[in-house]
This record gives sequence, structure tokens and C-alpha cells, in this order.
Amino acid sequence: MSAAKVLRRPVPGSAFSWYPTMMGIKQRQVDALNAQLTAQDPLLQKLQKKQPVRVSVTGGAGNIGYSLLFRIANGELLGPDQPVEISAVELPHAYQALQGVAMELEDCAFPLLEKLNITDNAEECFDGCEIALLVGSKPRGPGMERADLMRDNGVIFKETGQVLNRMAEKYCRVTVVGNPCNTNALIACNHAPDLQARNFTAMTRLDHDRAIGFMARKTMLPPNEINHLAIWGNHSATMFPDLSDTLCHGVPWSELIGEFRAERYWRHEFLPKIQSRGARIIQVRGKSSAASAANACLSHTRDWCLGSPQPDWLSMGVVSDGEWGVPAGLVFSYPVYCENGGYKIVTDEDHPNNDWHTRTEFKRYHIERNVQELLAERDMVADLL
Ligand code: NAX
Repeated sequence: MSAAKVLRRPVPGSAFSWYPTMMGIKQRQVDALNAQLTAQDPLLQKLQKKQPVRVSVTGGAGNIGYSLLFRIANGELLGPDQPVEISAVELPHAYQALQGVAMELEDCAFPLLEKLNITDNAEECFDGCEIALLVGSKPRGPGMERADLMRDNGVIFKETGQVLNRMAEKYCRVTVVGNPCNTNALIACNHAPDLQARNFTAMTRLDHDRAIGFMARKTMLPPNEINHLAIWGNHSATMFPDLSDTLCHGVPWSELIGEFRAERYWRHEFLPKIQSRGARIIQVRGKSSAASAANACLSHTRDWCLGSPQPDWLSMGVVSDGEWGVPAGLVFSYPVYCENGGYKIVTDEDHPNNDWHTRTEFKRYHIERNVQELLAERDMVADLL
């Protein structure tokens, strides 16, 4: 299968695909390219000068949108000293609800909110957009097949990609939240050829944070003591929460819990619980996650634009360049480091435990399952790509 079948243009790093990876030879080329792109990045320059940044949000009156907008206006996306201009779009039938949200936003008198624009016209919303948070999409209705949902939402993200291409700034960062977020990000990316492919990401941060929360409770440590945890693959029940390199208070977690119990806990308790956490929340709350999803969207985009604490890593759905055997062009969740307004996928050399054969096999098996699922999703929406 050729990369072009997945993504209609090469990701920047593809230029180095023939470079050997040994001794970091390929990585150095990719790093040099990233440094060059960073040096000319207008978004980073605006952030340095504290000039207002234009953030566009779709689905502003929805569950997640309602949590998200107030926190962006409060400086929780780009920092407590960074002014923002928010532009939110809704479907015509929900526009009145969005007007209500805008009234509440005005009533908060947020000092960082320089401008607020609400509309039911996507072109107006994305005009000059620098950060796009794509939340608006159709939720899965009763009796609806996943394939139907994928097609309905695929059409939304195709149109959104086209509008982004026409209206948004060329350096715009795009975070896709609406499900199925990996495939939606792929569709939007394909329809915005003037924007860089590496600037399209899908949000798997909620799964990452859920996994950290679980480990924190298991080990009775605060969440910031749980490091090097990763979510691989698709944002679906197939995702792979990976504990092979996880440290708790700087110690390999299996040493804390005990080798045998750790392995059992991971495979039979942790993994299924993280994979089905979203469904469990719907069961208990009666609605899908909203505040935690909005929080994850903020953390994902903030770390991407402002950098993430290192040497720890976090999880992001990004356009693959063939890393870890994933077909180039698929939007796949990887562990990444974020710096200088970009991200870098964690490589084999960053994994201290990569020689542990059984765990590597376990990981490879799950990565392959996710690749197969994402390829099947891509085939379902082939005509939209
Ligand atoms: P809601 O149904 O509450 O809100 C969606 C809003 O989007 C609605 O107000 C709707 O009018 C609007 N909308 C739909 N199509 C639009 C379009 N073309 N342009 C502008 N607005 C549009 O859903 P909510 O709970 O907010 O969830 C939004 C999306 O996030 C869903 O697709 C959901 O599946 C997804 N999620 C993704 C998560 C992730 O981790 N990636 C977790 C949470 C959530 O399940």
C-alpha cells in the first residue's frame, strides 16, 4: 500500500525516509527541518509578543463546547498572560443556544478575551484562524452503526478541511475532538492541502489522562508522579494503553506492584478499563464525558503550542511518517514530546525497556490491531478522502 493512498501529500519528514535511523541519523535531519519550520512560525512569534491569537471552536453550544469556551477565555489554553480572540460556530438550529453561551461569556468579563465572535457560518468562524478546535460533530444515535456515523461525520470534516484551507492561516494548528477523531483528522487534513500535515492532530489525551488517573489511584501516588505512559493507536475501544516504560515516583511501576501482579493487572484490569472508560461514563452519567474531554482538549493543544514537561511524554494522534511500522499518512496516537510549537514522536531509543521481548511482542500485537482498524476506517470513507 502506498502512502499516497492514505494521505494525498507527503508529510515533511518523508523526504528523509531513506535515511538510516541508526545513531539518530534520520532523527537529526527531521530535527533540523523542525527547527527551520519553528524559526519561521508566525504563531510562536505572536505567542512570544503576547499578541492576541485567534482560536476557532466548532460545536460551541454542545456539551464539550460549553466547558471549553470559558476556560479558553480564562487563559487556560495559552497561558494567563496571552490575549485570545474566540470565534465559535454552531449549526443554525443550535445558534440560539450559542448566543446564550456568548451572553454568559460576556458576563464573565474575562480580561484576556479581546474579541468574541459567534456565527452559524463556518467561513466566518475560520477567517484568520490560528488554532482550530474541531469539536462539532454528530453523536452516535440509538441503533446507528459506527460506519454510518463515520460517513456522516466524515462529510462534516471534509467540508471543515476545505473551509480551513480557504480561510485559516497557513500555520493554523488543528485539534480534532469529534469522533471518530483519527479518521476525521485524516479527512480534514486531506482537504486542506495548503496547511501542513503535521499541524493536524487527533485528541487521545483524554485516554492518556484517564490512564494516568487509574495508575495514580492504584499506586496511591499523585498523578504527576506517574510518567512515561502512552496511548497507541485509534481513539476507540481498540486503543492500547501502554505501561511498558511507566515510572511511578521514578521507579518502574512493576517493581512497586510486583512483577507478577503487575502483568496481570495490566492485561486483565487496566487495559479493558481504560478501553471502556468512555462507555462506562455514559452508563453512569447518562451522557458522554464533557468536562474531562474539554480539559483534555486544552491540555493537548496547550502542550503542543507551549511545550510539554520533559523527559516525560504524552499521547497525541498525529500523521504518521511510518514510525513504529504504522503506514505513513495514517493518523495514529503515539507517545510524543512537544517543544517549539511542534511534536516529536518517541523513538525506540527513548524506550529503556525496548529489549524486554514479551512486552515488545504484546505492544507490537496491539499496534498492529490498531493499524488494521484504522485502515478499515479509512476504507469506509475512501470516497471522502
Ligand atoms: P454534543 O452533541 O453535545 O455537541 C456537539 C455540537 O456540535 C452540537 O451543538 C452540534 O450542533 C454541533 N455541530 C454538529 N455539527 C456541526 C458542524 N458541522 N459545525 C458546527 N457545529 C456542529 O456533543 P459533545 O458531547 O460536545 O461531543 C462532541 C464530539 O466529541 C462528539 O463527536 C464526541 O463523540 C466527541 N468526543 C471525543 C472525545 C475524544 O477523546 N476525542 C471524548 C469526548 C467526546 O465523546
